[in-house]
Amino acid sequence: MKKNIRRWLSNLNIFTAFLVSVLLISGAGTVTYVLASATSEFSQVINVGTLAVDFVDGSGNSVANPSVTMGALSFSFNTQDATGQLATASEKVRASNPTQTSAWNVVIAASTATTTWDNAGNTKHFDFNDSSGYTDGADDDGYGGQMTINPTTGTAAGVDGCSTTGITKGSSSSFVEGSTNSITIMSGDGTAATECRWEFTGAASNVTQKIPAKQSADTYTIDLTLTIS
Ligand SMILES: [Ca+2]
Ligand SMILES: [Ca+2]
Repeated sequence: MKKNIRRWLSNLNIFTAFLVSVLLISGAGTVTYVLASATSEFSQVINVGTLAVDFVDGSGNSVANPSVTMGALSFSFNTQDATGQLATASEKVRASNPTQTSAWNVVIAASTATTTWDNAGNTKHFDFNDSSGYTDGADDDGYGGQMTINPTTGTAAGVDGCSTTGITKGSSSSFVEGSTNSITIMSGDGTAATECRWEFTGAASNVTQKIPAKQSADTYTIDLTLTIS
């Protein structure tokens, strides 16, 4: 009886040794498989973008030559008010924030505070930022005239479902040379979404320009530019 048990144990040891050998070989095989590393890790960096503002059409495409056409007036011996619309349905102001910082501000301004409305020959002018309104005041250009922009009557909407939380329209403001050289159109505060875009569409007559009395008949232009920061 004892002899049978001893033989069984002996056989078991051989079997156990065989099993251990198989496990070691297969284990070694597994390690070899991992070290061969046939798997490649792909990586992709997405950098943050920069703030941008543009005039876009109803499809969101950039407008090549944006313009604001003020309603035509007739020569008058008295002062007059001209009106126009900044940001129509086909020329909306689009603010893009592809950064991870919430706050931004879109303003509109002339290239220099000392510029004026000029005719094509640059021989006739009127002012866009005179604190005296229709008449020339303390600035040095010698011309009267003042422009007011009122964004409050317009609408600010998110693009592609971006929330309007934290998005505000600028308040009505008049250009004053040296002190109000730019006017806020739309802003995002610290609660605004990041990596989002918004569009401002103005309402009729949101631009008013005081025209001096006896302003000579001609076509006058002035360039105002949007910036975001
Ligand atoms: Ca001026
Ligand atoms: Ca002036």
